[in-house]
Amino acid sequence: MKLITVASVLALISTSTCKTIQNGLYSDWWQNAVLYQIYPRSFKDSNNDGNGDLQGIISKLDHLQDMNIDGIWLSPIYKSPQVDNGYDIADFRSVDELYGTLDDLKQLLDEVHKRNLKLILDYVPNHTSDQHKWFQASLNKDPQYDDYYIWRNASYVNGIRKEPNNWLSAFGGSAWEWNNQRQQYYFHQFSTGQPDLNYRNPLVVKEMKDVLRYWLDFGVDGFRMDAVFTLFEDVTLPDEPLSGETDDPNSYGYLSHIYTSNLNETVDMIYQWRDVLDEYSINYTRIMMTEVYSDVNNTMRYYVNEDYSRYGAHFSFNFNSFVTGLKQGFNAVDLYGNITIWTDNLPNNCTSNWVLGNHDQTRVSTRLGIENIDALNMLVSILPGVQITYQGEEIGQENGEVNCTQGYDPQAIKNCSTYAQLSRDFERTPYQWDNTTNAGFNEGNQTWLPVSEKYLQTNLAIERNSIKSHYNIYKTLVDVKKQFKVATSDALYLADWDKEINVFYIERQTDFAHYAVIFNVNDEKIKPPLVIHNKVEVVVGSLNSQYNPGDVFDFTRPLNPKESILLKITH
Ligand SMILES: *[C@@H]1O[C@H](CO)[C@@H](O)[C@H](O)[C@H]1NC(C)=O
Ligand SMILES: *[C@@H]1O[C@H](CO)[C@@H](O)[C@H](O)[C@H]1NC(C)=O
Ligand SMILES: *[C@@H]1O[C@H](CO)[C@@H](O)[C@H](O)[C@H]1NC(C)=O
Ligand SMILES: *[C@@H]1O[C@H](CO)[C@@H](O)[C@H](O)[C@H]1NC(C)=O
Ligand SMILES: *[C@@H]1O[C@H](CO)[C@@H](O)[C@H](O)[C@H]1NC(C)=O
Ligand SMILES: *[C@@H]1O[C@H](CO)[C@@H](O)[C@H](O)[C@H]1NC(C)=O
Ligand SMILES: *[C@@H]1O[C@H](CO)[C@@H](O)[C@H](O)[C@H]1NC(C)=O
Ligand SMILES: *[C@@H]1O[C@H](CO)[C@@H](O)[C@H](O)[C@H]1NC(C)=O
Ligand SMILES: *[C@@H]1O[C@H](CO)[C@@H](O)[C@H](O)[C@H]1NC(C)=O
Ligand SMILES: *[C@@H]1O[C@H](CO)[C@@H](O)[C@H](O)[C@H]1NC(C)=O
Ligand SMILES: CC(=O)N[C@H]1CO[C@H](CO)[C@@H](O)[C@@H]1O
Ligand SMILES: [Ca+2]
Ligand SMILES: [Ca+2]
Repeated sequence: MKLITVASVLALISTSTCKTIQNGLYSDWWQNAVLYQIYPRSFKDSNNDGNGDLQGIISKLDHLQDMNIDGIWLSPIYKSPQVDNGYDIADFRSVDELYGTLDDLKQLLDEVHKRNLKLILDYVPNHTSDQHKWFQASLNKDPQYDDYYIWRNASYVNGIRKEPNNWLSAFGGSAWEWNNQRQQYYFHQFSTGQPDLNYRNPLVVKEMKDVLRYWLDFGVDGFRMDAVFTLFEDVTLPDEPLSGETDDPNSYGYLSHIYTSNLNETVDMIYQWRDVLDEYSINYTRIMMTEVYSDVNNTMRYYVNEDYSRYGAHFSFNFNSFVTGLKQGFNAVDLYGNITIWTDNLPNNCTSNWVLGNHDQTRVSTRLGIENIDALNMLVSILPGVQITYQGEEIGQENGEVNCTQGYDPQAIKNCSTYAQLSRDFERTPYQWDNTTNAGFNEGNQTWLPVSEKYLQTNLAIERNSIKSHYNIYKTLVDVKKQFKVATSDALYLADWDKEINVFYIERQTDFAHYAVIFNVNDEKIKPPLVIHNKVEVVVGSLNSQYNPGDVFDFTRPLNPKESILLKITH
């Protein structure tokens, strides 16, 4: 058996906000933060109508504070016909009655701030609902709103009406929808009920900045920008080339989206929004996080431009490592590659971030294996930068069971024969609080999506009360992460061992904190492939770990299959 000591220094993570260097590293509130994503409809239902709501969230704030997180991000709560679960907004400035009122939101904001937490709202800029008054006015060719959306005449081939070009919607089929009233097509990147705004119209640009200012004046601490890579499209409407990925001409993946995603104008709009946020960041920083699914280099463009003259997102979500990168059955080399592809390409001095899942992705416990959930939580927690947790990841919640008649996801329910492959409802089932009726989500008879059958085994109440649980491991991790906050230097070491060893080792050292994670990715026992001569103490181990907190780590004892351990190194 080879004995290998820890390999290369991966990165000396100098600083910081990309923009300014303040007193040491991670001096700004968000740079070492744990942010928790709440999917409001599935979090907690206060009035038993089957839908989670704002009062439900307020009733659980003590629990959120108990996790020692820094802030919450709410998926959309705006007025909406709920065609796409609130991502189709009918009024950017009001709260949907499903969730409560503007007063409830104000109360939530005050309660959140009282607890020293931050509140981040979703912002869905690419499109409105077709029921938004702007779209209604545009339909009627009201001169102010005539050009708010992307209207185009039909092209006629042998007298037959045809779409202006071959562009496809992310939800399948043509991205163009014929409208009889205007006798024109409108463009929609998502469902037909979500017409795209026309960002080439300066009135739209101003309107959407005003929406940001409205919520900043309201007091929110930042925004998560939904699907921003779709903001602009090429104005000359060229057909997109085939991608070669699928033979299904109705599938979004059929085309390569070079004229409808990540345009330079789109990135520039993010920089303009950053300017708005900076205007409001006098007393403390209001943050922007952008949702872009793309290759790592495109994703990084949203942070900062090439010559550092324009700044955008405080961070652009890292889906590349653990969401779209790592796959079921991964090994330690895959982990190394998927982490370093991000750190190697992160623009100088920018703050990293680590995401395991969200409301659009198969839950990480299901996607990468429940046996790995503690290890994955350990990794996203020890890695430098922001950690984002989707509700339920802290208890190891797995995908729920939903069928096509019970489902709501618009892209999936339109064809039941592909529902199981396409649906995002599985990761949206209600949060599992305890083992009472409806998992404690409410006390009523109904829930909008069914509660997962797994709630009797997997729920917060049981996990809080057991010494070893995903939840208590998660809590320990958040507490440890806080110790990385004040530092003047920060070094990360990753072992680049070969595939046969298949153990992942990561170590992070700042002035005041020195921790490591060791993770046996093998299905067999294996002796730790390194020896550290300092004192190494177990902070916490995965559920299947042979160690208890406070044990001295024994480098001669084989690790269990899939065992992961957070270690504290003292000198
Ligand atoms: C669209 O069609 C209308 C009515 O047929 C016509 O007046 C208008 O000029 C056309 N617009 C463009 C851009 O071709
Ligand atoms: C987009 O911006 C990049 C970097 O500034 C530049 O190299 C490229 O030519 C631009 N692309 C287009 C189509 O203008
Ligand atoms: C900063 O704080 C001061 C004092 O509380 C307040 O008057 C001002 O409106 C705040 N500025 C911003 C941009 O939030
Ligand atoms: C990203 O860009 C850098 C610099 O242009 C290049 O070296 C690297 O290969 C690119 N990475 C990916 C994954 O495209
Ligand atoms: C990420 O992990 C997957 C397997 O889980 C692997 O196929 C892929 O090559 C890895 N990516 C990188 C950049 O190492
Ligand atoms: C990054 O920070 C260092 C100081 O830590 C500074 O010298 C350098 O200019 C910064 N780089 C950029 C691109 O801002
Ligand atoms: C979905 O499940 C419900 C409740 O069990 C049942 O009534 C319904 O028939 C099922 N639908 C399908 C398509 O299986
Ligand atoms: C539903 O999906 C199946 C399988 O891809 C396909 O054969 C069928 O044509 C689709 N039905 C509709 C109405 O699109
Ligand atoms: C549950 O359903 C029963 C029977 O339909 C009804 O009597 C009861 O009021 C309902 N309870 C709640 C909390 O909605
Ligand atoms: C429900 O959970 C409580 C602890 O929260 C436990 O005492 C009780 O045995 C559980 N009941 C069932 C049926 O699992
Ligand atoms: C990945 C993805 O598409 N996320 C969101 C993007 O925006 C659409 C439409 O607003 C939502 O349906 C998705 O949840
Ligand atoms: Ca409710
Ligand atoms: Ca668009």
